[in-house]
Amino acid sequence: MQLIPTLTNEGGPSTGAIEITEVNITGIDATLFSHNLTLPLVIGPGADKTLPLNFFPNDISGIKNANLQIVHNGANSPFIVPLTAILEEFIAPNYTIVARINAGGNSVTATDGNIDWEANTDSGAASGSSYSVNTGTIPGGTNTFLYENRHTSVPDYIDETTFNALYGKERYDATSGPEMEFKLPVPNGNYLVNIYTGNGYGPTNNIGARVFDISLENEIKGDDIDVVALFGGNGNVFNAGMLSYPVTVTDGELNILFEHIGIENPVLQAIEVIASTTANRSYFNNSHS
Ligand SMILES: [Ca+2]
Ligand SMILES: [Ca+2]
Ligand SMILES: [Ca+2]
Repeated sequence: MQLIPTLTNEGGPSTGAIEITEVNITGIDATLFSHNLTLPLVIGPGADKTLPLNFFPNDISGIKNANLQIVHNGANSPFIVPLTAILEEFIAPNYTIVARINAGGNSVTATDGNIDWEANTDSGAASGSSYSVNTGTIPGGTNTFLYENRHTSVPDYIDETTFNALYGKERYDATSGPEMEFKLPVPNGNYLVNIYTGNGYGPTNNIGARVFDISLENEIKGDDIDVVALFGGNGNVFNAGMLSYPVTVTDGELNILFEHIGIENPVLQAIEVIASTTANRSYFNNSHS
């Protein structure tokens, strides 16, 4: 999951730009939060900048607290923003898995007693019983992600057999043509969208070599996602993880859009959509504005 606070420089032309030199995360649950920002970050007068933060929960439900400390050259430095996340247990009947797609691969029989993973073996426009996708390319080779190197974000119900079957094949979107979008007809309501992703391509297996955005329902949920920065790996070591975003659907169709930002291509290995009967929480508490 990602938190994307926006910082605004409310000063006028006479007060000049604000330069952020440090972004630190402190407090009891600081290790659950991280960022991949390139500093210093300069915000001009009247301008604003987003500050994407990563949040990877641990297995203990409850309230998670940390503080974001922003060191800058303005008057109120350091600026402290409290971060709060609430982890709820992920159990039926409050949660139901409504779609599973093995992007780029064959159907996979579930080993957790839940629904199976649908096939997605056609490049270009493709569809299955739960989804359609407008474009994308499936490479001929097979990825070599190691199960023992999986990021902590990969759920425990993904066993080694399932992991290998899902992550072995992928779907990416070339820069040409439209941006890749999955569409799933679903009843209106609250969902959690899990994107299983990792970089399995040698030439882009280092930080900064592949960066993309993910939007759900026309809202950026994953901003400047760099899967190597998030999940580790480099050279011949390929690590995989999972991104998880809450979303509310109000138009009968869940839209999952992968967008280029100019650094290589978006890539994914699987999608899982979970319906929640509990309301989506606001995971970010910003007492300043
Ligand atoms: Ca494209
Ligand atoms: Ca929609
Ligand atoms: Ca796959």
